[in-house]
Amino acid sequence: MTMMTRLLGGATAAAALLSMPLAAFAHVSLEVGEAPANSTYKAIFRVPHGCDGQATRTFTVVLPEGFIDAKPMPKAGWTLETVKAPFAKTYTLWGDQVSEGVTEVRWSDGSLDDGHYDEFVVRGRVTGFAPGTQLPFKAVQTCADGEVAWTEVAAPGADPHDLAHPAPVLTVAAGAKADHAGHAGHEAPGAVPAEATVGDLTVATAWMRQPPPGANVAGAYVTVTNAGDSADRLMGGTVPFADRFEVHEMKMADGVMTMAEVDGGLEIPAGSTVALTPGGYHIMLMGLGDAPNKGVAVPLTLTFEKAGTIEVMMTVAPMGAAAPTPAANHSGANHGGASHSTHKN
Ligand SMILES: [Cu+2]
Repeated sequence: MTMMTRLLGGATAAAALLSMPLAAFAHVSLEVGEAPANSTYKAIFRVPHGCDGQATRTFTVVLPEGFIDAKPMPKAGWTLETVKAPFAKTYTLWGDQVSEGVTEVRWSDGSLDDGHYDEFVVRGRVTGFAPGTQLPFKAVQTCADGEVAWTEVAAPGADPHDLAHPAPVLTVAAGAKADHAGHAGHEAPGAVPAEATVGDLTVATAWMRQPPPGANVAGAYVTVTNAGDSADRLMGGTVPFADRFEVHEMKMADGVMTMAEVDGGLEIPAGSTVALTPGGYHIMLMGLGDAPNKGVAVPLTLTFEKAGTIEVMMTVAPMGAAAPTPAANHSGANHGGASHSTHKN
């Protein structure tokens, strides 16, 4: 917390130390200035120059409340430090309660020449903010004889373009979760249902197994029921902890079990239920980051050709489990399994 005090105090010092016209600065900014609530967000800070002809030696960012599980990217030639502190609120992250974490990141002992451009990256999670919420990431460049503090935040209704040194701002976009309207400030993963219906489709029994340590891929399973009178297709989806999502099919070829991506999405025929299971159709998650452990539930977002996006909580069973672990808190979580008809080509 001491560093944070220093950083905010530096904002006033900067004006005194630097005498060049403020308008001449190109702002420090975020490469991607918008992210949905309850999503993983990679904050890429673009630093277009040093301070008034001097090289930047230190770059410091204070993370906004509600941006959690932050992991800064180390940079060659720079020393990376983080400050951990209690959050103002408690958040739910993959089934755990989180009330403290990284609140400030500092890259120091480097040298970014005034004539050069560089980027600094922090990955983290945007929690359940209402769409339109503005999250300032206050940033300070420190040089040999002074600093430039990008820490100004526009008053409600004021134009941030009028600020000489605006803090880079992330705007929270509308997520895929229409059922969360009015829950601003709540941590939504706890509110995502285990079973969800959108249009004619009902998605239930989403589960996966805890991947072995170091695994880069994992299967995931779900049951989809189509109550309508026309087919739909599962085209893709996302989970917060994997880079890629594919729908796969297991096949016996010359006595060898192989798997391949289903071309054009997996059909969910009218009036039927398709169960993705180990050994059958499955979701293949690739490029695993922090994969979840058994016993927790994580959000799974599926994209269908007609029904659009459906999000449910996916339970995580122990390594090697053949079936999902019943979830005590979600009466619907274990519904729709083996008793339903299963469609396979
Ligand atoms: Cu596969």
